[in-house]
Amino acid sequence: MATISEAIRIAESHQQAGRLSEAEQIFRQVVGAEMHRHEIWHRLGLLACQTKQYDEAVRCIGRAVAICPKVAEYHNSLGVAYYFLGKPAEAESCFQRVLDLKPEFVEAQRNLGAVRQRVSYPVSIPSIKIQSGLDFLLLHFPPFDYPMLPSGLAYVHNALTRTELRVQTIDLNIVFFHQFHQKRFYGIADVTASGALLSADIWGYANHLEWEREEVMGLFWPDVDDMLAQIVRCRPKAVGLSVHASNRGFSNRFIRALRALSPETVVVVGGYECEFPNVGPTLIPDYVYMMIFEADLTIGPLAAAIAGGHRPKDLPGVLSRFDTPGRVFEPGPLLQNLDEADFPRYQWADLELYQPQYRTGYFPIIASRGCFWGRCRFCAECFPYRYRSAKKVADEIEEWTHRGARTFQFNESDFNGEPQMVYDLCTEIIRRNLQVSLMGQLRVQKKNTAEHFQQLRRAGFTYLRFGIDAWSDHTLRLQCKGYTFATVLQNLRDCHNTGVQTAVNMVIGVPGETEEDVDEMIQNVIRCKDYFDSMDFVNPLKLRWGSEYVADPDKYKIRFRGEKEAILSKYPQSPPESLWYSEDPYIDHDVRLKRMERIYETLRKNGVRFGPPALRTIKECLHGQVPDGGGEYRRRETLPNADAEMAATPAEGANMH
Ligand code: B12
Ligand code: SF4
Repeated sequence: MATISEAIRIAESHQQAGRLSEAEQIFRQVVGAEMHRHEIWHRLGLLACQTKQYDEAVRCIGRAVAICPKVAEYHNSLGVAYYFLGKPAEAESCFQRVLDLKPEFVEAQRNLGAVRQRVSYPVSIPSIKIQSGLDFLLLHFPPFDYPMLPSGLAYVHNALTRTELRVQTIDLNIVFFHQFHQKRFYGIADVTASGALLSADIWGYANHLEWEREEVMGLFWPDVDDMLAQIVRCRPKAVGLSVHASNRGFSNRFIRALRALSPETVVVVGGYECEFPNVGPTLIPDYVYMMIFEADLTIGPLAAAIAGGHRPKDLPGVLSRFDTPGRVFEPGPLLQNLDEADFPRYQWADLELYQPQYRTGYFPIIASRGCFWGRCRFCAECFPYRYRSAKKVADEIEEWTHRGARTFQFNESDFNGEPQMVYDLCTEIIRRNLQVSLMGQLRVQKKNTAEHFQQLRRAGFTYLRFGIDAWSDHTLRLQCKGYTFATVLQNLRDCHNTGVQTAVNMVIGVPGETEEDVDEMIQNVIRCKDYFDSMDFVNPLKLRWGSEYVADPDKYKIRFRGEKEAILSKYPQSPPESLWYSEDPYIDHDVRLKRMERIYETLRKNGVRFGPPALRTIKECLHGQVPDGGGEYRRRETLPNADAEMAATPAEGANMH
């Protein structure tokens, strides 16, 4: 038998000649006899790299490093193996270790640069640290549309920071979003407690139901537990949560956990789920204070009172555990002059955290609140209309352009509620030469002249959606839209002629809608098809609290399958489709779905293009499992065309209602 040094020499010559398995065999015999030979482990690792067995490379080089941790070269080799194994974080720390040991190691410098440039996660994720001595801790749990800038939360943050109080705001949605995506980025898939692999993007607009599963929330719960322990230690005077339809499950679970650990903590809730005083408490039962609708003027005084040790009751715009039993709720004061509220700047976090949204997606702007018309019978968004001055909105847009934003979406129900303000805003944008791309949703109206649309185009509007909803004179009257089909045609033509991408929507099956109406709507959409680019939303009618249909169902011959009051109080937000229908003519959810299918198939055959949100609704309603409002699920037969079109449609961009 050759000596060890002879054996190594023979192995080296095999290796140089490309006889890798012979070389490996000899090296393995050597380490079998002398396990401490770190240089042989290293060589075996390099051999494994050559044969692309990176797992084995990491194992062998790891042995070398363990035996002799001071050799910079070993760390560099280990970094390379990790890099090719698809573990850039580990690779990066290996290269960093090399440079700690040997700063002049040029290869490692290059490797570190490469691994950082090419593969490192683009933002640094803050850890969750609760400050001590807080008067108000404001939280926002996931999920919220993509890494969206939460404007409502920002207005509450602004209102609180205008006071003398010590306030901290944490948008946990964005923190958890990045934590989750960082792992996916490094090739580590999230596995839930039951072993299920989470392959879907759980922040995706279509996947929000995933968050109703405890085990999905469980993925983030270790961080929440840690935060809860900090809250118990730091004892903020109040903890506020911004709650909407998507994060209600997470928020409620957090409130339960917090109150179990610290029953004296004052929990203040607000947000979309707290729009109506009879609905909010059924959705978020464990609150101490619930602020109904907008809180710009009410949150500051309430937070100050709580911080001062008071527990006020019976406040306008606020529900509380301390309220006098039987108290009749009265709405709180609303901000009338929107210019008085500073616009959102999201100061609580490094804006880079939101950059996937605002650099490559769109930046949300709120130029108005509520709706000027406010009379559509199905609509739950008929809040009092107010708007900001053109100058202030232009100031906001200009400021964000300096910080890298280019595409802005007006996130509001009735962007052109005051057309002159919109015209003036466009004039201001043109005068300031702001190079922006703008999107918004418009209400059809006569005041939208051809010149109006040309001005919008000149300012940079690239996408406009019209909430048309009904497509015939009769259904427009049934829905109380306030315009005729002639105006629809004129608005669409004038808008589309400017070159702005024009989108439309449709609501199906309102009380009184006949099969003849459906035929006419189909024909009218086809008449307009050259004046719009896509039908972006198609919705079968839902009954929503806040709408005229729920306020006075008898007037519209809406009947319930059971006792009306009992159904509406059991499902205050929106009764399940299976529990109501309308008469003259008879329309239930099955009728609506049949109409939807007929409309979709006819329009598709006639060359009408559907946008991703519409296709998703159509697919969910006619093909997939559809939540029935009350939690029941039912199946429909498949609809291959929607499937095929969905597959062919690019990822969803901005989505509004
Ligand atoms: C713009 C908008 C959006 C934008 C939000 C953009 C953004 N950056 O914030 C987008 C498109 C993302 C969106 C999404 C959704 N939306 Co939306 N949206 C609206 C719309 C048109 C305007 C909201 C707005 O900006 N109002 C102005 C700001 C200043 O008010 P705000 O955000 O409500 O915040 C105030 C209060 O809520 C309160 N507040 C907020 N947080 C907190 C926290 C505390 C502690 C307190 C005390 C108070 C408080 O004070 C704030 C300042 O006054 C409203 C309709 C309307 N007119 O309100 C619907 C509306 C709010 N949306 C609605 C729906 C259904 C949705 C979606 C569920 C749609 C969907 N099917 O996915 C999602 C939910 C969010 C999600 N997917 O994660 C419903 C109600 C939703 C609900 N109950 O949760 C509304 C009312 C429309 C409707 N009637 O159907 N939406
Ligand atoms: S549907 Fe649109 S136009 Fe009609 S009331 Fe609602 S927000 Fe206003």
